[in-house]
Amino acid sequence: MARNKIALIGSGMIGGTLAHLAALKELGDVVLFDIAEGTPQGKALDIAQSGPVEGFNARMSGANDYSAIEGADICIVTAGVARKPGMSRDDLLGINLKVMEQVGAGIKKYAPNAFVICITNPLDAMVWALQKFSGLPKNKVVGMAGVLDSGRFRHFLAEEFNVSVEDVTAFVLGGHGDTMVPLARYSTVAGIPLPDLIKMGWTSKEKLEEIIQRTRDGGAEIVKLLKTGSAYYAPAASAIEMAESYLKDKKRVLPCAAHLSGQYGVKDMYVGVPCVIGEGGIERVIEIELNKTEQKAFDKSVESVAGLCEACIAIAPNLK
Ligand code: A3D
Repeated sequence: MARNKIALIGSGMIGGTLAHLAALKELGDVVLFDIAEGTPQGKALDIAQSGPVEGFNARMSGANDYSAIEGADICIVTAGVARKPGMSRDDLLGINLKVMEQVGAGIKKYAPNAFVICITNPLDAMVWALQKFSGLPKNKVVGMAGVLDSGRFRHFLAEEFNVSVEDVTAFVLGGHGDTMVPLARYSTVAGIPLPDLIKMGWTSKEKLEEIIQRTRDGGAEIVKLLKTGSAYYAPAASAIEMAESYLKDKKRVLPCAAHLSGQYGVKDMYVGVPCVIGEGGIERVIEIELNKTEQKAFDKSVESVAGLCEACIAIAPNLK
């Protein structure tokens, strides 16, 4: 049986980490692509040389020409620019929209059957534009944000409760980062919802609010510390979890920026919702009932994503 082909479009900090993780997990052969000459080739060679030490079998290659991604089963897109201190994700919109146009054309030509995971920011708008530029089916183009946001939330909760991260589940909806909507009543420690844990005296409402805010600002906290770029280990791990669910038809239930065509009352936009990922791509969008407060927060998040999509249309009217 032929190995899967994994194309990584963008070979910067996240791209390199994705390649390393995909190799360690033997998810398939990896092609790194970038416009920067030498970067994808250098990273591919470096990771390949760790193969004999780590004991993995994965062919690694680097390229500056889209033809190298031909026939890819999966494409993970990180091409573009990342935040520096003082920048918001939205400041990246103009530059990264142009990048999505090129990436979309490359995927359309060489990997039209791939499952595409977009990571480039501002995420919810970039994945929306990438789907349109590429023309791929909507269930085959998805954005990574919720797995990362819930990973951050789970990490902070596990620290607060002094329990294993493995036993903490978190449920987040909405756009990436600042407008993320964490649903406390669906977030648990071994099945016990957070509101019950407050009643049990494990934490307070105020402390939980603090943790939620820190999760929303999770990306900015790292940008401030790193000074030269944004987070890459956890974003890469999150996208690999999604990729693995597709490649192995695991049917994981993961929060993803998925195309909505009426679910949650949203039409033709990508917003973070729980999804089933399997061999058919996004096989199902799970629609849950929201209470008034949750609906209000969700609507606000959708509004901010809609604003970003409008800003994209102002730059590229063909997206309409
Ligand atoms: P970085 O290390 O700068 O890598 C980006 C790479 O893209 C560089 O190697 C560039 O040479 C390359 N590139 C630029 N233009 C093009 C192009 N037209 N075609 C192909 N490649 C190109 O950034 P990074 O890896 O740290 O981050 C990548 C993206 O992910 C940024 O937009 C970040 O804001 C975003 N990001 C998203 C999340 C989410 O949770 C959604 C988290 C962290 C970062």
